[in-house]
Amino acid sequence: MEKLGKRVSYQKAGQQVQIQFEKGTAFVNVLTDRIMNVFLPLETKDHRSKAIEGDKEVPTEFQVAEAEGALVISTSNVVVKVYDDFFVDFYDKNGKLLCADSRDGRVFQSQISERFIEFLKAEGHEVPDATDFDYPVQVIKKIQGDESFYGLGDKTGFLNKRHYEYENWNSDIPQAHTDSYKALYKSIPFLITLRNDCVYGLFFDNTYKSYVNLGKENEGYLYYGADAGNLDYYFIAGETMPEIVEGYTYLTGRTPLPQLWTLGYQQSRWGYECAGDIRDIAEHYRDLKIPCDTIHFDIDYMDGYRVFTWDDKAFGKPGAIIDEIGKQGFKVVTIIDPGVKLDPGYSKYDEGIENHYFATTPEGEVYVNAVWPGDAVYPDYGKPETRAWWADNQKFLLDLGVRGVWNDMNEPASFRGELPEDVVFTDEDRPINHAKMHNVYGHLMSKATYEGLKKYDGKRPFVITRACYAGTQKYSTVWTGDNQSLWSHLQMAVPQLCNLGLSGLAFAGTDVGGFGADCTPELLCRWVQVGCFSPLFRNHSSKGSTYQEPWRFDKQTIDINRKFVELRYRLLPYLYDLFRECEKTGLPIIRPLVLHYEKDEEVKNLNTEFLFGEHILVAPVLEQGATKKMVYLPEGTWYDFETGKEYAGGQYYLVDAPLDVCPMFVKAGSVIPTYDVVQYVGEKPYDTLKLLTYPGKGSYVHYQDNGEDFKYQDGEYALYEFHNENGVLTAAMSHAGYRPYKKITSTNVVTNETTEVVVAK
Ligand code: NBV
Repeated sequence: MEKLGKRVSYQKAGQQVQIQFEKGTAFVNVLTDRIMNVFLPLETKDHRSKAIEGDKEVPTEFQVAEAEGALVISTSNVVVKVYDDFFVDFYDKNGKLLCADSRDGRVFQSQISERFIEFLKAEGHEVPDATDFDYPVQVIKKIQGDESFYGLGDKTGFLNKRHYEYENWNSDIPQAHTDSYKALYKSIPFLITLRNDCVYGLFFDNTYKSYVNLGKENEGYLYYGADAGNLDYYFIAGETMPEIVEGYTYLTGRTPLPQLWTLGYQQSRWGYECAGDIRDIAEHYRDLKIPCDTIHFDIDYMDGYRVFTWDDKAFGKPGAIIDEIGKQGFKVVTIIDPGVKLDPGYSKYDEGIENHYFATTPEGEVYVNAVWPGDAVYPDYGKPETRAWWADNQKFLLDLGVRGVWNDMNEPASFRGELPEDVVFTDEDRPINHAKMHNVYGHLMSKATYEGLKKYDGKRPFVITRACYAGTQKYSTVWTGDNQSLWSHLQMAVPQLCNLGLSGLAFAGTDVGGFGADCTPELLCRWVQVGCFSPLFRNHSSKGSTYQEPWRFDKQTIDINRKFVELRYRLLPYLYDLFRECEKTGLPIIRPLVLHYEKDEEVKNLNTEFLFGEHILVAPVLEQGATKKMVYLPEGTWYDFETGKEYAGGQYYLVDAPLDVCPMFVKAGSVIPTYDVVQYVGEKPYDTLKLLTYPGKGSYVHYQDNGEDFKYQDGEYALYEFHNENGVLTAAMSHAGYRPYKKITSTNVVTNETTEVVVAK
């Protein structure tokens, strides 16, 4: 990136500070007293963000002054100092340096002696080259020494990303995901930096392929680089890690409250090939009394993999099987891929050709690659007209009785090599190439799907997507793609879901049991113990792998699966409350311990436990054969969820965890709302709320609404405020917009006494 030279002058225009340098103009935009945007328009004059929608500027008082060779821009919470060459440093309000640009550039350190380079290249290794070392867009920040890094979406590896490097380029990786993969399906260039006495966030908003190196190249700095586009990043200040997540989700949006049934248990397999297969799954769940809300239909329900069609030979009269299992309480989610079969006479292909909805070559021909239906063309979701058409197509699915849509293969995947960089898409009103569109393709497909479902269903849309970009949480749930039935993938699920949550994607899950490879009964039992707390709780597997619905194994596996699926249904009101909190603050459902205990050194690298909301700590067994678990409990007093046994925090414990036990601990003073187990959401009205009350002092707000539509936004909801004084509960209703429970009980988990709770009006 060319240096801008000496600072020459500046102007204030509203909350924008325009800074002229010898070789160009750069900008610092004050969005709030805690969020600053740093902008260098290398490609376009404006931001054209796909992640941030609407005007995020809040009227904020700030000062601009010259001091000690810098232009100093300060709000009540953050101070930005801009120097020559557009070096930018951030301080807190007390003058503590939080984050500074490195002045020394990157240092090329070849690890390979000259004479081996040709051999390594010949064998297909990537060999870094000193000549094209710097990226066209690049920012280098000093590492002060005490940093831990979190976020970055679905990247493999551990919770703390320090000393690792990653790329942002949405990638469909069918091989077993390992720590050496630099990118998977999602691109979320958001990083939380935690230091010993401060924390801040950096969000790099650029959709081109980008690179994040967190002290791997050099212990002294981190860098962010991109192949093209603007330098456009946000500095997010805050006192605590939750405030950084709040700030980031204020910018990019929050997961909207979902329908309650979407939080139930879900069953899927790429392998249900006819209506009979689906019927069989439904019957098994009801016969075995394992609660289940949803069955997913993978690609085989379509006619020749043509999107928005139905294979009536294998699946019968369109929608009939959906209706049939609907009577048993099952909701259906269908998969949809972006690739439209090249097939003149097929209405979706014809409509797209006629209206220019598909991406083209630079010469203007419709671009063709191949996916499941064979030769296929790619909808250009960057065009508002294409999105509107795609949204309208959701009606076909809704009319069949479908309740949710699962968007797959939207990196976009392609069987005949990656789409060339110069394939032409649209950015609203102007052409852009695939290099710029790639990382937002899944995001825009999800947005179109969300809008279609909202328009034609009126319920809270349930969209699941594999590929996404920062901000996709506004439109879609995500899953972590094609994991495998490997213990290492169960282990990876914990940091992956934690980092997705910190990156805004609170509604996330892994394929329980693993997608590829062959599941074992033990692995499934341990995976369901993580799945039970995953916002998206779906058992899914691939054709060709061992069947992994619970009854494919022994009775013990069935019983353990039932136990944890039932626990999920018991905890539904707690989970729903977490979603309500998430919609308001952006705080995730699954949280690494470091989010709430950021001063505790023991949790900065804790990959094997997580919090389910602030009150429940889960320490799942993640190793084959293990029946004990080493658990770290942070400060405070904790109670074993199953036995009620009290533990003092700030220590490690070796606890028993036979196959049917997932160690779980509840924080002192907690009030945990539960429901009676049902076989599916809607089986019976939720008339009774049962509170579990733990010793200690605490307050809890419980939220209740119809769990389906948008009426809550007009006040149709109830809010209960519970106050716990050492097991004695008082309750008040602070918003009475929904029919009250017929009964609320409180069970003191230590004395086991249950009393009825009277709610003060
Ligand atoms: O549609 C089939 C699968 C699907 O089951 C899986 O969840 C996706 O991640 N899909 C990928 C395409 C092919 C996988 C080999």
